[in-house]
This record gives sequence, C-alpha cells and structure tokens, in this order.
Amino acid sequence: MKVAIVGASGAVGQEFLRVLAERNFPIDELLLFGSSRSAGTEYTFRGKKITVKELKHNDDFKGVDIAFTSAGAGTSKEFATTITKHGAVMIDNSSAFRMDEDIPLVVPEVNGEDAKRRPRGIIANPNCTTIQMVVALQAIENLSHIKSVHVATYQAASGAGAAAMDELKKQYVELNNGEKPTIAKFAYQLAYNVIPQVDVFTDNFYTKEEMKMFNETRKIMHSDVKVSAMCVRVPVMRAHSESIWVETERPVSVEEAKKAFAEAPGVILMDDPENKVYPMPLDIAGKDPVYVGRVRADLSNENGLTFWTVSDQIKKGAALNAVQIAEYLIKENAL
Ligand code: 2RA
Repeated sequence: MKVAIVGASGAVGQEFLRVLAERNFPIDELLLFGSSRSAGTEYTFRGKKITVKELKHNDDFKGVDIAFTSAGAGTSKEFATTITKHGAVMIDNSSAFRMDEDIPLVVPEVNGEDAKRRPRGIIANPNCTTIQMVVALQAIENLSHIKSVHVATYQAASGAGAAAMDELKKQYVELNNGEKPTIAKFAYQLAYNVIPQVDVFTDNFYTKEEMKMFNETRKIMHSDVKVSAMCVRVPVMRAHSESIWVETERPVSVEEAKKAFAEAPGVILMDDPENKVYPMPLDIAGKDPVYVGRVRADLSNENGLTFWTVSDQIKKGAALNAVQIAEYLIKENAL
C-alpha cells in the first residue's frame, strides 16, 4: 500500500505518523507532503527517514492508494483533484467537504458503510467535537431515537494546532515570570482562563464550531436530531470533554444507558461516582477510545439522560478516526 500524508508537520500530521506505526497499518511506501516552509524536514517512520516534499500540482500522487490530508480547508479544496485524479482515496480532516452531498462524512463506529459511496474519491473526517459525541450518542440511539441534544464542550488547546499548544505553555511561563502573555493563536489569554468562543460567529450568534455539531451529527447519524451546542476553549493541552444532555423518544434508564455504553464499539464506560471514577482529559490524552462517565437521569426531563465524555482530540478526534476509516475500507475490500 502506498500512503501519503499531506500536512505532515502539523499536530495532526505528526499524529498520523504515530497512529499508523502504532496500528501496524499496511504500508509499503509512505510519502509526506507539506507547505514550502516544511518541505525538506525529515521525519522517521518505522526506523526510516522520510523527507517532506512540497505539495504541488504535479503527478506525485500517481500510485498512491490512500492520502490522509490535514493542511486546512483551503489546501484541501485547492489540491483535491491533484490528489485524487490518479485514483487515490483522499481522507480529509479539514472542513472543506464535510457537508457536500456527494462526500461521505464518516465515523466508523456509526456509519462506516457510507465510506463506500464516494463519487469524488473523497471521504471527510468530521470535526473532533462531533466525532466523540456521535460515538457516544449512537449507543443511546440504538435504544431509543434521540430527538434533541444539548451539549457544552471543554476544548483543549490542541484543537487550534501545534502552535496553539506551544502558546498555552508559553503563557503560563510568561505569567509566572510576571511578563505579558503572548496572544496569537487564541483571541484572549487562555492560561488561567476559559474562552466561550471556538471558531468564528455565524448569523444566528452560534459559532461555526457549534453549527458543525448541529449539522455534522445529523449527516453522520442520518437523523433529524436537533443539537444545541455551546463550545468553550479551556486551558487543557490535548483532550476535549463534553457535557451532554439527550432527550429520547421513550425514557431510557440509567442502567440501560450504562449497559449500552459499556458494550458500544469505541466506548469505555468509566463511571463509579462512589470511588470518584470518571474520565478527565489529563488521563485520557494519548488514548484511543471515547470515555463516558457521570451517567444520570436528567432532572428537568423525564425522557432525558445526561453524561460526560472525554476523548483525545488529536487521536479519535482527528488522525485515529481517519486511519480507522482506511482500515474499514481495507477490511471491507472497498478501497
Ligand atoms: C477546535 N474543533 O477544537 C476544532 C479543531 N477542529 O478548535
């Protein structure tokens, strides 16, 4: 298998290298692509050095079977034809194509089948906040249709990229030294703070990030569910957390829900309040599954349940989900 990573130097690009190695993904040749700035950088994969090539409109993707792209929506749009024209399947981590009718938007635990119908040779990887939420929601949906979801997110710095993670670390050092903190990647100081804005605002006063949770969830789950989201950036390095309230068609008991979470693919139930057991981003960073805890009845709605999820934003929220899509296609003989 010939595999390419586009955006190899970014936080997600680097995670692709780790995830592909960790999962023993079948690769005969790995090509790395990046901007002119990162071209020439060397990375080691399975003991071999690979040099990043500049992404250009040429025939470099001839013979490539799978291209994992994570270099921003603009690059994905500009280079989609160059990447796919010789038959490569492009698994795209950007927001460029997610809501296009002829592009499947896939979380393997929920709608892997959708990846088989891809007229443009492109499969979109959903936004990280949506991915962890739908993996958990599907467990409940299998018991009773979910009519509505309220969700508040606690999003790590990693969602804004590698430079943003560095900025958060730097802010703590600067503040502890009595210096003015550097603010470049976030709208405000994130250290010792939370910022109730992720991405830009839309006309209805929700942010783009919040509207992604509404629209992407409906597309992935093939559902009419209504999702009202509040997305918040918190000074955590690399795992997103979410408080989720669901309203189902029939009441679902806490016991039923816990059993469903415990058995759901990709989910680990971590819920033992008496012993203070629940998932926290510090412990979950670097892990594969979506962790669920604090499952309880919604006191404001007899058809309501509420729970807490945590998942590594760079792993399941980005690189791992994309690699799992590729693994699904290989398993189904559908590349
Ligand atoms: C964030 N969801 O956390 C975004 C990244 N895709 O900023």
